[in-house]
Amino acid sequence: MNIQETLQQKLGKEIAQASNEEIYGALLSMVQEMAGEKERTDSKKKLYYISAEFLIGKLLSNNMINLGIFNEVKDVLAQNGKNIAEIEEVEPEPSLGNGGLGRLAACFLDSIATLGLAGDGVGLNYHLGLFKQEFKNNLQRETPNPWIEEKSWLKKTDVVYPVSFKGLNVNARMYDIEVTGYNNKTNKLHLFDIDSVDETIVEDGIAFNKEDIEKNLTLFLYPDDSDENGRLLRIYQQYFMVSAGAQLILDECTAKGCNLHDLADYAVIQINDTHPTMVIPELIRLLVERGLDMDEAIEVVSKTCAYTNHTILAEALEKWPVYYLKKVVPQLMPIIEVLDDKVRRKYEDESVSIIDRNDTVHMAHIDIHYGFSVNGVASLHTEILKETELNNFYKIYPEKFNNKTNGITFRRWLLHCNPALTELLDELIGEGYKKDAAELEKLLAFKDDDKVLDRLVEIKHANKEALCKYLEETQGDTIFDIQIKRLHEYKRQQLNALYIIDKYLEIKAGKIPAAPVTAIFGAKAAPAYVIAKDIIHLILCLQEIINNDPEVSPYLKVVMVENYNVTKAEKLIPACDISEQISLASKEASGTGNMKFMLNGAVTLGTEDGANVEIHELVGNDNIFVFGASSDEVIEHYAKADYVARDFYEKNPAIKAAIDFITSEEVLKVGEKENLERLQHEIISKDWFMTLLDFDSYKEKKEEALRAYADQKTWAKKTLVNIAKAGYFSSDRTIEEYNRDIWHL
Ligand code: 26Q
Repeated sequence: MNIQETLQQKLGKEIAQASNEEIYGALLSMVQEMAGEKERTDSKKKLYYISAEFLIGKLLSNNMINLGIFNEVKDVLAQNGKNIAEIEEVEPEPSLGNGGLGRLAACFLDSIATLGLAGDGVGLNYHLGLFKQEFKNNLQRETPNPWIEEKSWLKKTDVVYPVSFKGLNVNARMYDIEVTGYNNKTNKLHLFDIDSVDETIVEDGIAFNKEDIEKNLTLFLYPDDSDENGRLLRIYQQYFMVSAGAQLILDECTAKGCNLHDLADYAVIQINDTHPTMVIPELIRLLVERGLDMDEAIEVVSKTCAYTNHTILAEALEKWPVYYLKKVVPQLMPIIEVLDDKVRRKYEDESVSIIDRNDTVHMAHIDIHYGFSVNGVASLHTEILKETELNNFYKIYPEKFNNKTNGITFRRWLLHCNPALTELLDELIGEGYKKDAAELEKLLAFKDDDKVLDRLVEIKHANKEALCKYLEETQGDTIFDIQIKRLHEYKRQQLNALYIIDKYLEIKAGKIPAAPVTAIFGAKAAPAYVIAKDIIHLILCLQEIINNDPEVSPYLKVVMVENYNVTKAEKLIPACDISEQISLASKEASGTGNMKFMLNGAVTLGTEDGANVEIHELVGNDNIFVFGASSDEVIEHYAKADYVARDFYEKNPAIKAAIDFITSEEVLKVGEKENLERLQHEIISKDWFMTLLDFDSYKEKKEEALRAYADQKTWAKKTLVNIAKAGYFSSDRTIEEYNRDIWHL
């Protein structure tokens, strides 16, 4: 049966007569069947990628691309008067992650399957993904974000594992999502859940009873680390995930002939940040239960587990009070105590112990001592871990430390989100780059080809028009300057906002900018992160003021996109001219949005932070705009505690004017005094992420970028070089390195 016939059979009617919802349902079940019939990747040794987050995004088109049927389906639909884009709209987005870390896990699953490696994901089946963001009165409001419908990608399995907490036994049921490789076999994403979750306990907004574990265990994705409440629930979730995951791993390995002593020949476990760390003591516990002695169990597990660090922000490294763990998972404490004891016997240095003198358990320390690999996610990040943050560990275990610069899957972030650019690339350099991203460099041969440069400009323009239509905005022929990422002080959306205020004041004073700019933001703030929400408030106020001011809006527009998520990213990124990557140097571990923008022909305006450093090295000075203090300088400022924001405020008139404006009459007319004053005070008196330190150099570089844009040909050349050099950031390359150095599948 061909696709047309299969669809019609599933629909029970002509495609032309069916609604978009019906077609979506039929496609989903067709794709699911096709994926289910694909051969599974299989080998003696298997990778288990355990992660609290898998920000997979919508799956329909992605799966159709990977199964090689996307174009055919699109054509069949078009012949019947249906538009694939409208059908994509029907699918709810599974937002099962907060941001970069969760999206990375999803890109990795795609690449693991594409490379034909045996590797499954293990995580949690949150019923409600990251909250939906709504703007009301220029403030963020959170509402629940359900994604599981009657027809979904989840397949309920009969696999059930018992998980015990203090005074509570539950059953973990496994649900599977097929992970299709691009022109290859399939793997699985295993998501654990309990049958008793009750969505009706959600009250106003996203509030719910945090104590009713049987009803709330997998109800919500934890929205970042800034929520002070619910820490115990977080431990319940983590243990639930790793205990079920560990039982699955042992089951699968023994079924393949593993005798548990040789577990490391059958399984390798990648621990995605510290969130799944309890898998180490849990596996040890299970192995002892199944007959190994404690010392051997520890050794076996240490040969099986590898840890990825995604942050150098000290406050984001998980530490749990012993008292919490005793309350939730008392069975793990004796094991954690043994692990701590062994470390203390070997190393006098208190800073590397697992349980500190305040009776707090440092999860990362468990991973480093009892895993065989520790990796950072970009070259600078790994160096900072080795030299500063984890230096005491690096001195003990230099051989464990390695770098794996992040990557992104080109299937989603090029083929799917930018079909016009994909088509141009196919035509110019053939399709080899789809399997070997390094081949993108062939594009460099067209660097001085005016026709090619013109087509790049045309494609960008069309993508901008499409975005305007989607956002219901006008002004497609301005420069699109985009900053989309979680709202965090270290990412410095406030620096961008201060620049916008500065620009606004200049225009009001009669200084007309060379080129009109649309500043686009997308960002969710953790519900309990007060200053982050104040920054959103400021940006929304600026949007209202600037867009309604006829003197200013012809030159400057502000667009804060509501409910930024993967789906919106797919529409925003192909339309971007300037990619804002302006974190305080040393603070952004890698960033992956920076790579997505580059691949889609945007030029980076950024600090020497995270993977920006590697982007800079690849494209060279002419094709990136770099500004700001270096990571060394920043680290020194922290060490000497000599950065004083108020000095910048008092000595730099432009900075003073921009900050004063935050509580000016104009802003207070549309905003909340309390929020705006709090933010202003924070910037003047604290500014922990040194926004003001980089203000001048940011402004200067940004102006330089805006001027450079005016020369279309030169700009298009920059665009071309960025695309051509993006091959390094394919997650296929990253996964090949993980496999070569860590997994050995
Ligand atoms: C911790 C404790 C309690 C509750 C939640 C959390 C929590 C949740 C999510 C801590 C961290 C996260 C997410 C971190 C994250 O997304 N990190 C990003 O990882 C990307 C992939 O490596 C990098 O590119 C980014 O630089 C990094 O910020």
